[in-house]
Amino acid sequence: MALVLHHYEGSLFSEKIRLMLGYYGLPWESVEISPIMPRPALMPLTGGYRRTPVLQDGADIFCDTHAISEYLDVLCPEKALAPPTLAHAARSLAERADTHLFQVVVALCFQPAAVAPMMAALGPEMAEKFAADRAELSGGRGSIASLSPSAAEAALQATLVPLEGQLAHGPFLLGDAPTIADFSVYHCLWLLARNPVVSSLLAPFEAVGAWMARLAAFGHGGWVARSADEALALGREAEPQALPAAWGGAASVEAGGPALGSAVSVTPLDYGCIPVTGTLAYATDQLCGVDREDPQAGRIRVHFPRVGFALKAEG
Ligand SMILES: N[C@@H](CCC(=O)N[C@@H](CS)C(=O)NCC(=O)O)C(=O)O
Repeated sequence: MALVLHHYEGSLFSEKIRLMLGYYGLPWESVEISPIMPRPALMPLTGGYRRTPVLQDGADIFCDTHAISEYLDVLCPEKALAPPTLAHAARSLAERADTHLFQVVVALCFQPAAVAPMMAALGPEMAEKFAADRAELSGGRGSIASLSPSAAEAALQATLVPLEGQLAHGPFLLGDAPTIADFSVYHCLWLLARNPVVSSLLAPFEAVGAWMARLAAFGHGGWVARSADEALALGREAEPQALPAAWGGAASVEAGGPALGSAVSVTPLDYGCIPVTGTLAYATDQLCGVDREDPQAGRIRVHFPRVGFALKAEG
């Protein structure tokens, strides 16, 4: 069964996965989704999870780039991006980049002067829809990034200066091979690099630039386009797969937490906090899976990370 990535071009978290697919050399199919809701052919597959990207393998749907990369590591263990010898270091750095550095670059790229060209390109009607969509995403908190541009710039320097020094001594963040940490720092800086108003912030950092070029050289691999409706049909025609052996073993739910097979919800903790409900198929230290029956998508298993999501008993 082909891997299907639901994504859009300007999404930095999607860029992380596109580049990882290039690195792994896995062929994939591309469903280009709208940058704003509604996404009527995708929601039956995700059960309501609305963030981007989402990776589909038949009736298995992986939400959040952490869950996606854990799955890709299973498919390509020889190129694992969270290899056993570096699993904690790589995941911790990646998590910090995806939360802290992400907020820094969003604060810089969405400050009024930097966002103006993008909004002008969208046109007034679409710009208004985009702003309303992102206000809904952040749950009325105004913006995902609450940092002022000057605080964000200081935080960026605090990352780039030591990164420059470190990259003078080795090709990747944790050694001779890339890990999930490289892709997670990269996709944040990618957003900065493609914004003409703030990209100059990267200019003094030559080793960082050379490292970004090394990662970009992995490319996006071989892909073909798919329609959203075709992807939905792929989900309907497939059944959730047996769990990878690497995820087998004891369930990892906290004491008093929901039992396997019981009704649960899984909800992002930071933004886009829409609960996905179903029955708990499995839970490991890193991931959990929720089984759902959807009138359009059929029997689907939706996978989430444990970190950054609340897994709760329902009913
Ligand atoms: N922690 C999530 C973050 C994903 C995220 O924030 N994606 C952005 C796009 S780059 C998003 O969902 N934006 C709103 C949307 O696409 O609806 C992950 O690793 O996948």
